Amino acid sequence: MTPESAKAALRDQTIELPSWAFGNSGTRFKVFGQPGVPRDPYEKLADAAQVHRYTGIAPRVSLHIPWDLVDDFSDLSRHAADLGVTIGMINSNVFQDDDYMLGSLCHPDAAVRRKAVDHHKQCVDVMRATGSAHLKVWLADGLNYPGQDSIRARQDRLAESLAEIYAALDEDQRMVLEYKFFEPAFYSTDVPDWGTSLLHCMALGDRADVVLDTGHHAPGTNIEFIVAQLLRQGRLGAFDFNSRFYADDDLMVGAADPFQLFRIMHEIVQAGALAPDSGVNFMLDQCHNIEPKIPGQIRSVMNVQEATAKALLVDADALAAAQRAGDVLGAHGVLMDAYNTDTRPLLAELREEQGLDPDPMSAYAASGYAEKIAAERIGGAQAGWGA
Ligand code: PSV
Ligand code: MN
Ligand code: MN
Repeated sequence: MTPESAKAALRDQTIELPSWAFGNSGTRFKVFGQPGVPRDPYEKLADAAQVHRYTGIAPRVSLHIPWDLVDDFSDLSRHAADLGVTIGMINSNVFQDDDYMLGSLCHPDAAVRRKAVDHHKQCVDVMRATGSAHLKVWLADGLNYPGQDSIRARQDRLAESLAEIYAALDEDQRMVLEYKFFEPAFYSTDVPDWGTSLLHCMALGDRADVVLDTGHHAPGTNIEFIVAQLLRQGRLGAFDFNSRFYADDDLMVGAADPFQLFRIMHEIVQAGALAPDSGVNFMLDQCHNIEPKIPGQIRSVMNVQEATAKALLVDADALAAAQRAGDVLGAHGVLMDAYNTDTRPLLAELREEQGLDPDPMSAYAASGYAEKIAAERIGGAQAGWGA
């Protein structure tokens, strides 16, 4: 693709931000408080709007319920609109209540499953109040010990619970189901992989898709293969982008393995799935434990944008010709040429054309916003997620 066509595609790209990235977070060893962190969901949205202001491509914010519980969600979404952003996916949370020690939608006790299903129905009400089109489900359900519960019965309970939640959605609402191979369960997880998620989505119907969190795979997993396969099936609903070195590290996307991010975006571009109407939602799911949070989000958005630009610059005709000819090194070379292109000047140019500062990181730093919130906000809230 030419740089001009790449810029046209980049102009349409959007990335969704997680509200929880703006709160204090850490590991199970320590949560370090940072000055100026938001005290409530209103302030989280204000910080997210800063990321959009300097990058121009982050117009939506995912909420996590109950971390982002407010009295009046219509008021919260008006607040978002005033800030120039909208509410994105609504994430349910059935992993922090004592009742969920042995699971939620898969729990052996029907009363706990009822509570978990009802929580999802409340999330659907939040979607109605905020205009959000997607319910995002991740479950901590699983087993620590062989024999602890029936693996198969848990799948049956899961299917039944999900079907009730799916039935509660309006016609114009969708569900996405995220998988994760381990943690907090260490022996067997109830939605451990894309295949399990896909099977449940297919059983539910056309409005259920898979969420791929880049941190939720065993080391060495070929994630771009999963991307290609889900796109073939029309079932890739969303990404949770982040980086991992070891487990579910939730570090900034593109920090650990920018080449992997490029390979993922190459599959996306090849399948035409970058377009805003492709049905794929590109989201971040990250925590900024030791780095400042708003710049951490800006950096992450830029990392996705740079990888996307490189993927768009792949010479698709030359690649196809080399592949047809069985020219292994030629085809690989076409891909590497694009990956090794410095796309930062192209993106700086694009931002200038859009009336943005070519350097979002320094523009934010110069804005004085960080100093302002540090002075104004005392007693910032924890993100909700400590690990
Ligand atoms: C679980 O590890 C997960 O990736 C899910 O998306 C949760 O909702 C999120 O992390 C919380 O940070
Ligand atoms: Mn996630
Ligand atoms: Mn995760």
